[in-house]
Amino acid sequence: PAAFDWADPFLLDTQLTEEERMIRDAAAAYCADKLAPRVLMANRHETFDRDIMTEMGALGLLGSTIPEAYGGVGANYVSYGLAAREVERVDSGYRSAMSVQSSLVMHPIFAYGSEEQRQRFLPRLATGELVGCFGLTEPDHGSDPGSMVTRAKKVDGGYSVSGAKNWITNSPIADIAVVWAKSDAHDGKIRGFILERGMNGFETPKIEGKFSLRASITGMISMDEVFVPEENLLPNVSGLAGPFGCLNRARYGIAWGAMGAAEFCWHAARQYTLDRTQFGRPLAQTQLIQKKLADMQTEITLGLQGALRLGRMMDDHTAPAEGISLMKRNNCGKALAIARESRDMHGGNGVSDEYGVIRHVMNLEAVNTYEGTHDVHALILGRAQTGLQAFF
Ligand code: TGC
Ligand code: FAD
Repeated sequence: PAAFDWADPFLLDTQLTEEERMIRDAAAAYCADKLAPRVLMANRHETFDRDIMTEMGALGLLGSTIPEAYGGVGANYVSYGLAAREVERVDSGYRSAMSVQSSLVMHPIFAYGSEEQRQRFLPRLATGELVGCFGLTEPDHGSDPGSMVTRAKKVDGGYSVSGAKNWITNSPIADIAVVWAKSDAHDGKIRGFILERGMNGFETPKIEGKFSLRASITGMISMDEVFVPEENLLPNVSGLAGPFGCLNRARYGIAWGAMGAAEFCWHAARQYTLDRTQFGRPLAQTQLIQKKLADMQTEITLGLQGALRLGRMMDDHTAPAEGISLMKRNNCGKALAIARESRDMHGGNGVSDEYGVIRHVMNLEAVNTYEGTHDVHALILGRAQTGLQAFF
């Protein structure tokens, strides 16, 4: 029989191309050298190092799927997912910073923007010289963004945008914000606007006291009659399909990323229980612990295999939104359960941030909630198989 690789039972590695492996390995090396050493203090003190954006930019990790002509590296979606897995193996907050810039800021400018907008913003977003954020969620409208109240009123030469967005990754440090608002000049349809730092009435206060994704900065966006010139309206999309086209890509990346966090927790649990002796033998030599390790290994192996299949479908343009919901939901839910189990297997040490696992537990709580909650994705899948709408 063939040899068994406990850490890669289905030989994921052999299913990748040479180029995909190179991108993954470059991301892994960066994460080990530059991100891992920072994360303990960043999480403890709730700080995000702005330099991470320029470092990721230098490596081609920002907007990697965007063509080279606009500063990207023209990578495929499998490579994007592999990089997300490596970054989130260290911390979901760092993967958040990368996802938002790539899928939620660069993608809409590339896919829905004018040529002038692409040239003006994409190359500088790709290097990390500019940081962007994405404003969809509002204080009173999260899972149901279609009910948003942020409005754009037509005025001479552009629009006057008013409203508030809440829980916005990177907003306090963002140079630009892609904001979704209902526009009276477009029959009340949702349109995308690029707001720039320095515009009057545009504020981005930081949200303090987060107990999840503490190494990522999160804030609000408050807009009080912000004048946005006509040239900052995204011309080529209208309706919820605009923000959802971005979310599809970010959710896909999260399906890979969450497995990276889960792998960290699994490997940590395996090593800890091999090293720790109770009742005269390693914890890893007990039936309960081995069952837990086997469950983790199984879920991660299946989750990665599913993410890879979805990535191949993204790359050949056959991935349906419901398939993305399926993998985002499954991999976040499984990763959270694995992180909690690993925390338990570390005993009292498991609550110390020195071991990293409690940080992943806290992070994955938010990852399971943002980009569509676990239950909202169940409703999307329920609707797709019954034809019955159960949201309201
Ligand atoms: P529904 O009737 O389903 O659809 C309205 C219109 O939108 C289109 N659409 C999609 N298009 C592309 N991809 C998708 N995934 C799409 N889903 C819907 C749909 O075709 C339709 O188009 P049209 O032209 O016919 O009008 O709309 P609904 O209001 O019933 O939606 C319900 C629901 C639950 C599916 C949806 O609203 C939802 O997914 N809610 C979750 C909200 C969410 O994910 N928010 C994320 C905010 S961003 C964020 O969390 C960033 S965290 C990032 C980080 O730090 O990493
Ligand atoms: P709610 O929609 O109020 O949901 C509360 C609970 O009710 C959940 O359990 C949900 O599953 C459940 N629920 C909702 N509707 C139904 C239903 N019909 N049937 C049954 N149960 C239901 N948003 C952005 O736009 N940009 C960002 O960059 C961004 N970054 C974020 C970063 C962090 C750290 C966090 C925590 C959130 C971020 N978000 C961002 C917001 C995120 O997308 C929302 O929190 C998420 O979509 C859920 O919305 P909500 O918080 O309003 O919860």
